[in-house]
Amino acid sequence: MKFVSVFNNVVSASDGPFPARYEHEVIEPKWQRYWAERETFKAIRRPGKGKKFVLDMFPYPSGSGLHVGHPEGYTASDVMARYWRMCDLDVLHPMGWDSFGLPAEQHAINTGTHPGVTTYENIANFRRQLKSLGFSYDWSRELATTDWDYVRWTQWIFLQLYNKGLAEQSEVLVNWCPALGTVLANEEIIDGKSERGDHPVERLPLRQWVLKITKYAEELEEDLKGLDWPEGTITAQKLWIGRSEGARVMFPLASPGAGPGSVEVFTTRPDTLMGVTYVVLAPEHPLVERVTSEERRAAVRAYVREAAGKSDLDRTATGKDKGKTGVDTGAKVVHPLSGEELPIWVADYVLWGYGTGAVMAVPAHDERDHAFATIFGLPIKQVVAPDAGSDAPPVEEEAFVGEGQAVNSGPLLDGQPTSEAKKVVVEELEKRERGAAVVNYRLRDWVFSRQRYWGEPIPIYFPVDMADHDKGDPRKDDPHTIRFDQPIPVEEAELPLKLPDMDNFAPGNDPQGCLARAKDWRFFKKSDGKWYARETNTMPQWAGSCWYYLRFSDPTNSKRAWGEEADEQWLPVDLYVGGQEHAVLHLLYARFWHKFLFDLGLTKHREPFLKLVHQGMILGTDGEKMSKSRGNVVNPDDVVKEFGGDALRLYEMFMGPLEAVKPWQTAQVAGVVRFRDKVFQLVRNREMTDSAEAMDDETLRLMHKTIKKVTQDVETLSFNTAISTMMIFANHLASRKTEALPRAAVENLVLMVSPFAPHLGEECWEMLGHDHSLACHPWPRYQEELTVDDFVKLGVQVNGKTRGEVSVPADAIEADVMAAAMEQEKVASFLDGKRVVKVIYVPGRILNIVAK
Ligand code: ANZ
Repeated sequence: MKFVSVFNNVVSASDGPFPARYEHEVIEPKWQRYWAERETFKAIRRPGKGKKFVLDMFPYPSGSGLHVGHPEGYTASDVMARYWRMCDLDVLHPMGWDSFGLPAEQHAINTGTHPGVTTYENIANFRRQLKSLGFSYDWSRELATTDWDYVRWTQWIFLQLYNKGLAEQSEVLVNWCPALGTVLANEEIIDGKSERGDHPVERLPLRQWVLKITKYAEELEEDLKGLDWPEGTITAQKLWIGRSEGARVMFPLASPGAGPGSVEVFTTRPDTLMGVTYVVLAPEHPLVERVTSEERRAAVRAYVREAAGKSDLDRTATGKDKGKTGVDTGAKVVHPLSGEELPIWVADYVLWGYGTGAVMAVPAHDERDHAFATIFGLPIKQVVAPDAGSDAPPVEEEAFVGEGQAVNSGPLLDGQPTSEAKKVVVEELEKRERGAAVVNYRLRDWVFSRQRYWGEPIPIYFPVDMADHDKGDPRKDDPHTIRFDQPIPVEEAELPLKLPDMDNFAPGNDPQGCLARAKDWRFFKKSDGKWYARETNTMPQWAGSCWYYLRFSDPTNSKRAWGEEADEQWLPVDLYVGGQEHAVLHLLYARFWHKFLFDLGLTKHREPFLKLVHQGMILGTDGEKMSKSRGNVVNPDDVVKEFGGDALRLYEMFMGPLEAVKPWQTAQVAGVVRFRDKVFQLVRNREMTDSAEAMDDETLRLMHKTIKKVTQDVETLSFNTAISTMMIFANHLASRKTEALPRAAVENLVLMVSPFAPHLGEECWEMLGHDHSLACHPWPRYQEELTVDDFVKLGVQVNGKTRGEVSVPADAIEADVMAAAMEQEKVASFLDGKRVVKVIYVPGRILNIVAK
């Protein structure tokens, strides 16, 4: 294939069969076919080469298709993938679908279409849209979390967690949403309503599968240190994990009826121990029932019942109007150091899921305790004095929560600063076996079951107790009991455990979930002639995204989830790009699974995602969040149709810094279209020459400066400034009046543009006479000396004081700079009558003349 005319060393593409203008509808599909046919982006490891694993947070394939926020992150990662290929690195850049989840199921309920059908239709649409944008994915690695071949391994990982005791059943007070028919995680609830659909949520005890993420709390916190992640996301994870150092303190029961035992509390302020005036149990605390005195029983029970309906958020809300509630149990504990008897209260500002579910109340130094003590007339005893000069109000009026010196706390403590007092108290408690230093985490175990259809079935079953297994049939509702206390893991060979086909996916009002209705699926007989019942809970949507990046390294392995070699070749992920909304949950859950898989020896890397970048949200033209109801949604399909995929890519990278929130401005799309067309026309209509004379000094320097700036900007993901730098260079070339353009300058521009606008890049490259894709062509190099301005301004000092400024060639030698300096009258006047004893010349920066 040679379309270029050759005349001397001047060639032009204008005679070839190339369109006269950048016809995106012709050019873009042409290159998309080219890449697909040649598998240009197939990830292959070559010996001795470095690698980059560039990952996008894979999308949920919703019915409404891509929105313009998707291509923003995807283009950013694609620019990096393409750039790194041109730097001779092996690149893994995959794409797949996070395809289980509520919306497909909700759609199925509304339309009667099986969620599997809609899911794969949506995937086809997403794939078409992504391909129209020319992303350099290795499509041979595409996967969907709903593929049975993938589910098989998600279930396999669950079984490993189960085998190691990290997946277990537990009666959990869950957030049950009757309208959605499912249990929701705390983080899926906003102001007591479901985040999705805004339905009311109740608290119910329910048998649930729980993953023991708390076993990894320490590592999850500790290993954040080594990650190149946005500061805000690290902080969000830290807050979520919520490490706090403190002590456990035992308060032995004093009440005669309560029997032996003690109330154990967690406190971050052991130094305030002598200021405790009562203790509080969470309403769910098992001791409540046992310690409550007969006279108080009715009141306490009523209170506990009422508290059960409240969300944690309501219970912990602070503020003057949020009065604290509680009841006295009539029981007492003994103070571990003073021996004093203190009342035990029940109050819902103490949460069952945190610490030990009980607190030692110090009203003088804790705001919640202060509010409570004030309402119920409990004593307030000051044990910390603020440092001198403080204007803190008296503790009767307001809790003093700061640090200071211990007071009213006995000879051991009085006068000690807070940090010291903490240590002394803990030592004393340890000596008396009444407590110990502990680290507590806010992180809770992960409730890992959903009572929905469209999720991975949990691969567990249970024996069924029946009078007669031959005659009885649990599918016909013959009397039977499912032994949930005897879970049995599904044999590995039987994975994947598939979902049954059902006509009705509606959750119904059975908290066991809709799979409980699929009786032929749920109950089965084994060769022992006995009936068994499958688990009817499914996994939450987060499951599939916990390990998809691992599968991408080895997507067709039928023997293992992924192989050792693949792990070594590709992991960890070098760059992970995705929305900030996943700052906590997805990233924490995936890190948890990863650490577990690391402990099993299945990956050699402690952390999955080394560098993380969040793209900023794209707002509508009105500066508001895009939403159907506002009518400000920009559909990428429309943009591609009108302007082309490269225009969309260029525009989204040009809008502003990648991480910034920024509004869509259609007028600006025209700006990048002009740039694209200018580059195209340069190559299409101008002649190219290799002759050295054609490369004038200005062009040469601007070219090297452009390469340097674009390279640095790409390396730091500063794409908007990379594009504007290329625009300047393109304008410069276009404005040159000479006959032919220096080929090297134009080729370098095309190479640099190509990661941003790959169709344009390939088309220009072909027009320039190359018969190979530029995808792996070496990235342009610059010569540092050509990137510095030929003239630089230098300050001239005489004896350390600035006396003038000279403009000299950047590489000027000392004698020339001295001569230029002496030409300055002011400098000369300061040297008048003196002898120059020393000259200090720092090229490009300063000339200092020492004279006597
Ligand atoms: C006594 C005390 C005195 C406290 C004082 C604070 C200040 P962080 O830092 O968030 O870990 N607490 C412990 N368990 C609780 C629960 N289940 N529900 C509600 N509050 C609970 O908070 C730890 C502090 O929160 C603990 O330290 C305890 O109050 C309270 F001047 O103990 B503190």
